[in-house]
Amino acid sequence: MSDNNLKTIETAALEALAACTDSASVEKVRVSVLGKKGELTLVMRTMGQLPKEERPAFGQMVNDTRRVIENALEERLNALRAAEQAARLEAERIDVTEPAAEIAQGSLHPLTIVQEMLEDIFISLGFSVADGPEVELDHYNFELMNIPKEHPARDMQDSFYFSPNLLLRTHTSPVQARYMTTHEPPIRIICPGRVYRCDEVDATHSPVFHQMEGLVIDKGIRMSDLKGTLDEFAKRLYGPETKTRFRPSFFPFTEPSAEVDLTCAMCGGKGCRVCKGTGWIEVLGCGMVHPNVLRACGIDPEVYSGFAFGLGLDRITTIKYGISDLRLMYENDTRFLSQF
Ligand code: 2NM
Repeated sequence: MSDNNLKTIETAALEALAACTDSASVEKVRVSVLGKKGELTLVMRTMGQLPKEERPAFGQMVNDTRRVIENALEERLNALRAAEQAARLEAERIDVTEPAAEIAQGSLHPLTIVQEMLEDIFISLGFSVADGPEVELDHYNFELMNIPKEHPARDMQDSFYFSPNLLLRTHTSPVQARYMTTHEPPIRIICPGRVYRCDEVDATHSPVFHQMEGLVIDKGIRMSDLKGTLDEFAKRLYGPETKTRFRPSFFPFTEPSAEVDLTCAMCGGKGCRVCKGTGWIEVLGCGMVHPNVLRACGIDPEVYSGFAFGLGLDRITTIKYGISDLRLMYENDTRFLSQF
C-alpha cells in the first residue's frame, strides 16, 4: 500500500464531498470511505501484512488521511445542514401580520331582531318574559280564555288539532293562562312566540306566525294603565312623536276590548303606501282581562283587575324592513337572511 494510494483515496473523498448537495449524501461518502467496509478501513486492514518496523509510519499516514477526510466531512456536513435549515425556515415561514381569513358569521333572523327589540322595551317597563308549549291543551288555549265550545276559532277548519283536546296553540294566551294559574299577582309578563292557524300561504298569511302578548294584573289596574303602557311602548318603538288611537273592538277574553293604531312611522301620519294613505297602522289588540278569564285562572276578579294586549310580530317586522312578502321570512334563503 503506497502513499500514492492514500492520496488517491483522499482526493476522491474530497471531490465526492464537494459534490454532495445534502447531508444524506455526505453520510454515504462517510460509509464508503470510513465505514466497516470503507476504502480507508480496508487499507488499514492491510497493515498486518507489512513488516513490523514499517507499521507505525504506515499507521501514522492512514490516520493523517483519515483525519483530513473526517475534518472535511464535518465541515461539509455543517455547511449543508446550515443550508438545509435555512431552506426549511424559508419554506415554513409564516407572515403573522397577514390578515386572517374571514370567518363566515350568521346573523339574527329579522323576526328575532324585532322580538328582542320589543322584549327590551317591555323589560325596561318592568315586564318579564314568559314562555310555554306550542303543542297545547284545549283547556289552556280556549277554555280558560273564555272561548266557548261553539266559537268559530275552535273549528277544525281554523286550528291544527292532534286530538279533540290537543292542538297547536292559536295564540300565546295559554302561556299567560298557565302563568296566572301558578303565580300570585302582581303579574307583569310578555309572551313572545310562534302560533299556528289553518291559513293558506300568501304574501300576508302563513299557517305559522309570531305573536307577542302582554299581561298585567294587580289591585286597581285600570284602562288608563293599559293606554299609558301602550302609548309609552309606541313611542319607544317608533319614536317620541308617535301617537296611539284606541278603537272599540271585541275579544272573548277582554272586556272592554280595543284595537290600537299607531301613527305610521314611514310618513309620520301624512299617509303613504305602508299605511295605505290612512296615516295609521293597526298593530295591536287589547283590553281589560275578562272576569271569567281571571276566575278560571284562579284569580279573584273582586280583588284584582288587569289588562292584556297582543301584537303580530310578523307585521311589525315586514313594515320595519319593507319586506314585501311574508313568505321571504319563512324560506330561510341565506341571500335574504344575510341582509339583516
Ligand atoms: C289580544 C288582544 C286582547 C290577551 C288576553 C290575554 C289573557 F291571557 F289575559 F286573557 N292574553 N292576551 C289578548 C287580549 C290578546 O291579542 C290580539
